[in-house]
Amino acid sequence: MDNEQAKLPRGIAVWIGVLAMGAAVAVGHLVAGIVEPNASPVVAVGNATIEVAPPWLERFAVDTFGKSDKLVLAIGTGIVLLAVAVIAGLLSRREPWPGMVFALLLGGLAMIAVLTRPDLGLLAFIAPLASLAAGVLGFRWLHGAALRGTATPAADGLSRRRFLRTSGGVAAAVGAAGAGGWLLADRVDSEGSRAAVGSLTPSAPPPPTPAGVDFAGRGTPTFITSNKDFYRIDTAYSVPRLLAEEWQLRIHGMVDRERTYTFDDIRRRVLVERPITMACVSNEVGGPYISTARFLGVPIRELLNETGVRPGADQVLSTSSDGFTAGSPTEALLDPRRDALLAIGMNGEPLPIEHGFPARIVVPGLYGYVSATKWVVDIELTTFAAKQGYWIPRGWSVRAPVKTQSRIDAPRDGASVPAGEVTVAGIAWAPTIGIAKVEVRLDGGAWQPAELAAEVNDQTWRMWLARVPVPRGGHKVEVRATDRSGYTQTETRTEVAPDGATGWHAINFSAR
Ligand SMILES: Nc1nc2c(c(=O)[nH]1)N[C@H]1C(S)=C(S)[C@@H](COP(=O)(O)O)O[C@H]1N2
Ligand SMILES: [Mo]
Repeated sequence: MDNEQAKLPRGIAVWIGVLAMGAAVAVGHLVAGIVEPNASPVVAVGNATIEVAPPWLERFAVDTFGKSDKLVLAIGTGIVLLAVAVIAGLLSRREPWPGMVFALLLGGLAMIAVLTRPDLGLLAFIAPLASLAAGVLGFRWLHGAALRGTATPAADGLSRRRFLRTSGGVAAAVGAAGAGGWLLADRVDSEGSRAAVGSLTPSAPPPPTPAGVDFAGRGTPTFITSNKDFYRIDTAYSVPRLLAEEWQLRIHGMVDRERTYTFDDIRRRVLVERPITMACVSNEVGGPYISTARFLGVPIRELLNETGVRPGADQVLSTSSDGFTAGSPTEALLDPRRDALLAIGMNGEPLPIEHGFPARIVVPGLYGYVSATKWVVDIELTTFAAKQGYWIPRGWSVRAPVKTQSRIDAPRDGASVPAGEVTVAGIAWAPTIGIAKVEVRLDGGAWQPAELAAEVNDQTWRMWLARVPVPRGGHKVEVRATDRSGYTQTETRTEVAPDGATGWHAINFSAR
């Protein structure tokens, strides 16, 4: 039979596989740009990949690539898609159906990824559907054209050139569609919405900050971390771009009265401003994932007083627009001695996009993964027995109060300093408890108390400084903090999982 002999050259088979894949990705991206940018199949599949990735892989990615982990994921996704396209093409040298089946499966995957996102409406479904259609139909059409142009006895130089010209046109269209999608995605003008929020001010002057709260000139960080220097951790593949004017927060579950708040509802309320130290459970001893900002917002207990909390609702599960969840103890949010905030401002500005614009939760004394939901859209009163936050099934503790810790910031590990009196300085924190004492010791000698900077409140870090006489040579200096409950940091080093690292921070330096 004629068809039996018709077989695409390898290069052409690969080319149409790649083209069809490109068409599927680009068309989905373009349609998403029009109906709902967050529904882009590539973005949704990227997000879903993070969610289904085994915990060790996710940790490896964060540890190895740090802030570039999402870029690495994007490149990885690209490589996988390219490989699939090449295989699909090569398997379809005679018949188009293997490639079409691949397109169908990938399109289906994208649909599942989009449909399982909590923030996307049914309309969002159109984007992966368009991807699927472009992939399947695109592949069939290209395959037919390629067979006619390159693999039949009738194929001549002219039909070959015609096929290459046609497919070149398809490639250009794919590029244009993809670029159009990127441009349209920018249409969600989150920055514009943030600018339109204008200035946010507390309803009453915040408690004054005492003088001498840091030793910034002598090696500690500044007491308040600037928004640009504030650490950032999230699972978001692409940062959710929300609009304050469309944002809503629903509080429901084990409440007496369900309530939904708009951004205006929140900003018109009594707003308080509080300095709060946030810490990530993944912070290694001596690590950088801790920062302090002046957060502005509404104490969550005031919102919960309005909805009422039914007896037994021991967990508050908050959900972000991109499906991240955190479960906090209800009692921590109701605690009158700590200001768990629904925050809309940070250091005198509306929340930066990457820190949760237009609203997030901040709870002093709890690690971020059990409390600090950014882009928060839903708060459910529930029980720890009924539901689990995002990181819990991935091997992290249900309860995660921030552990008492300290860090040496000066001298830097490996530094060389003049011998004599050396200034050792750093930070210590025990949020909601307060720091009572910080001590340092040189080369395993006697512990020597450090001078503490002024205390702002017990929800924030405390800076310290010690002047240590140091002879010439190589040295090691260690630090340990004691909190107001009387607990002194244990020397025992533990991993960050499941509930935060322990152990004394030590650095090595030399005096000359
Ligand atoms: N939506 C969302 N919120 C989130 C996360 C996330 O992945 N997604 N990560 C949490 C974690 S683990 C931490 S430590 C803090 C970090 O907040 P930051 O990026 O503003 O410092 O946000 C929390 N809130
Ligand atoms: Mo975290």
